[in-house]
Amino acid sequence: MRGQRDTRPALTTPQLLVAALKNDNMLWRMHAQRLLVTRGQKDVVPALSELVRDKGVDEIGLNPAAIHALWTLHGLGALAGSDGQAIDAALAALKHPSAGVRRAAAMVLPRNQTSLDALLSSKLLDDPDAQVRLAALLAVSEMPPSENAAAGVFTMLQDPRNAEDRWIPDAATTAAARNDAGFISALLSKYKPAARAATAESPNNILPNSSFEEQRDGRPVGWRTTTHSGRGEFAVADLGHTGSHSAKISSEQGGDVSWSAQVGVKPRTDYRLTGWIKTENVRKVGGANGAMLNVHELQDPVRGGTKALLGDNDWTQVQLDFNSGEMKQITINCLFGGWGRTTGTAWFDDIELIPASGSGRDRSRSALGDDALCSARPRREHYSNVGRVESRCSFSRGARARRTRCRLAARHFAPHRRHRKTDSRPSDAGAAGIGSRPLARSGSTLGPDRHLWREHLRHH
Ligand SMILES: [Ca+2]
Repeated sequence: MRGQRDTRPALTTPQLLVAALKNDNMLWRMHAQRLLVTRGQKDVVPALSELVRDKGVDEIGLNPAAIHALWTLHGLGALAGSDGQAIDAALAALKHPSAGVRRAAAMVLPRNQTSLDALLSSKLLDDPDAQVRLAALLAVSEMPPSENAAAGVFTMLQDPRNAEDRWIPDAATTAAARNDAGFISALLSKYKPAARAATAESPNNILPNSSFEEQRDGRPVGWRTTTHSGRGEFAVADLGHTGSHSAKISSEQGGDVSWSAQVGVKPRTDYRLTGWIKTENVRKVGGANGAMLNVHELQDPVRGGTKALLGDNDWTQVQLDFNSGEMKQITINCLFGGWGRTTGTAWFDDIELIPASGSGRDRSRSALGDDALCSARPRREHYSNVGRVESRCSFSRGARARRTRCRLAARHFAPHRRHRKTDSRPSDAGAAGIGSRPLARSGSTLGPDRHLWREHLRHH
């Protein structure tokens, strides 16, 4: 007992009470703090502020005197009033080297805009010490709402060390509720919808494995490779427009190649083919089109294919509307090259084929206008799988030039003509036409292309 009495500090004057806040025994520090607060005199504020400003820390990183001084200033009401030096000291303490002092400062500062600004600029929401971050969040939850605070709270929650903490998310919820409008605004500005899952594809899509996520032996299920000419390398890439995979085609020397899927369709039905293509350095070799989607059996880069991409493109959506005509089964190509060879790399993803709304009946006009039909060009190179246009267009005299003209004519006019038993001549072309439609025109209204039609008839 004698020894304890000997270490008891003298607490007889205000100066001695303040000095006792530095005692190495917490009992005396608490005792002095209580006496100073109950004394209620602000004459000690300069001395207390001096203790708070002391940036020194002990061997374990603490400065207990500064913490007690802060709480004493708080107890005396020195921080709530207009005492500039006390408030300045407390604001400066937000940057104190000791985490305990920073935390105490966050707890005792008045809940006003000045304190909030200082707390945010001192980056207390990003403090290395979790207790400081927690105290800062609780302080923010009691301070005026602000966009900056909301953004800070939102940013804080992106950090796993906060998100996985037991208490911080609760404190953040409180702070976010205080700053609700700003928090929601921050959330929405940084929110990116997750990529559409492969399973979220259109329920009407009739193509298999259209996001190329399903694989067997390194190949996309439901798709096969086709080499029309040249050479191409096929792969399932570890990048996708959605999901994490896509169908990839690349060629160094040049190739006219495709990933293909065969699917049953309803005849005389409008369909929409859509997909996403990404390209890298795709270059034509000769008369190619580029990276595109097409309906193999239509054998037409315009009537039966989407736009073709060349060069470098980030994911780009392509689309084709067509009518199935008499077809019951079609082949969709993720086509690289297309009526010629290309070099470079293309990725294909989310290839969807859906019946167009209101289809299922024979339509006198497909979604394609006559402009598209009349701009159809004869291809310079065709696939081994020759379409019906060619198989129907036979000649008794096989002059090459005539055949070329005939193909051109048949390709132009087939869609305008329907098979008629009474007239065998148009039937050749009409039956050949995929997407054939009712006879709607007479020769005289065929416009600038009618000489081609006459040319065609002359062969038969
Ligand atoms: Ca995918």
